[in-house]
This record gives sequence, C-alpha cells and structure tokens, in this order.
Amino acid sequence: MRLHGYFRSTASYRVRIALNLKGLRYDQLSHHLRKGEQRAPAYLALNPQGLVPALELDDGRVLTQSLAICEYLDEIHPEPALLPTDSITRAHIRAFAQLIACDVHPVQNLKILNRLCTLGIGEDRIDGWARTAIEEGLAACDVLIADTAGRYCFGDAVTLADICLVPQLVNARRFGVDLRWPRLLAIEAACLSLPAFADAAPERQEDAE
Ligand SMILES: N[C@@H](CCC(=O)N[C@@H](CS)C(=O)NCC(=O)O)C(=O)O
Repeated sequence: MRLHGYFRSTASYRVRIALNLKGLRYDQLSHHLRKGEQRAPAYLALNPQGLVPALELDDGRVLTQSLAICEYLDEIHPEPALLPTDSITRAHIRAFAQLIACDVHPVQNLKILNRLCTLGIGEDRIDGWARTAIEEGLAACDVLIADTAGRYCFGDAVTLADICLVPQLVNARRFGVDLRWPRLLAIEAACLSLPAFADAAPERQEDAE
C-alpha cells in the first residue's frame, strides 16, 4: 500500500496510526502542503479534493478521507479492533472522532487559514481563530469521555477516538492552546507509549522538517 500524506498532516497521522496498529506495511509518499503539491494534477487524479491523505491499495484502487480509510482498515483487518462490538459505544466513539475530524480540524485546515489570509485578516487573528476552534472542540471532547475514559478515551483499549485525539493535540500545541485537560493529556501519554502511535508522530517521518 502507498500512503500519500505529509508529516504535519494530522489526517495523515490518523491513518499512519491505524496502519501501524494493524501491523500493516506501507510506503509513504509525501506531498508538501505549503508548496501546494496536493494540488498537482498527478495527485488530483488520485484525490480530486486535493487533500491528504489518500491510500493507494495494492490493486491500484484509492481510498480518501482518513476516517473512511481507518474504518476500511478495521473491516479488512479486524484485529486489533478500532471499534468495539457494542453499538452505543461505537456511536459514541464515532461521535468523538467526528467532532475532531468534521467540526474542529476543517476550520483550522491550511486552505481555510490561507483563505482567511486572502480576505485580509492578520496572522494573529487567524491563529486566534484556529486556537478557539481547537479549544472549544477539546473542551467538549474532555466532557464526552468523562464517564468512559480508562487508559484510553473509551476504556482500556485503543479506539478510533484515540486515533483522532492524539494528532489533534499536536495541532493544539502548534496554535498555542492552553492544554488544561489532564484527562486528555494522560490518554495522549498512554497512546504515545505505544510504538504504533510513537512511530506515526510527525517528527518521526522521513519528510519531517
Ligand atoms: N476530512 C479529510 C481532511 C483532509 C485534510 O484536510 N487534509 C489536510 C492536511 S491535515 C490537507 O490536505 N490540507 C491541504 C490544504 O488545506 O490545502 C480527512 O479526514 O482525510
């Protein structure tokens, strides 16, 4: 498999974690987002959205959208499971993951921040925008897992929720968010003690700057 991504891309980071948890081998192809390589015609042929990640399967078919990719991997390689069997808990985990992937991450994504810049908004205000979005999201995340957290977000097994949380905390630090949630930080530390998470970290990638 070939993972098209970028070291700093938190959506790519999610997929790297899932691939590592499943013990799957993959090659990585880096697309430098600040240089706009995600909009090169060759990449747009793989993902017309011009966003990373995209996962090219061995047979040439391409998957996009990090959560869809993680769920695909979970279906094809069920162990270790990223979602439990209980339907309610699955729904709660998906809600947590989507809070980050659908409501927080998109509004602080590069192309949105660039668009704000073209509207004449200054860097400080743009960073403040991203910081607020992340703060509000993480505050909600912390409450959502108040009754479920164990070593990880939902009990003592890693789930899709942890796969979304850890990369989002990287972005939180990048934008100077005051990380006032000890529960989230303890879960992050537990995750990062696992090689699957540690090896997927941005600074460990070959394209890291
Ligand atoms: N919902 C998508 C988001 C993908 C996404 O926004 N990727 C970012 C990097 S984390 C990107 O490619 N940004 C490039 C840009 O904004 O131009 C997913 O989860 O895969």
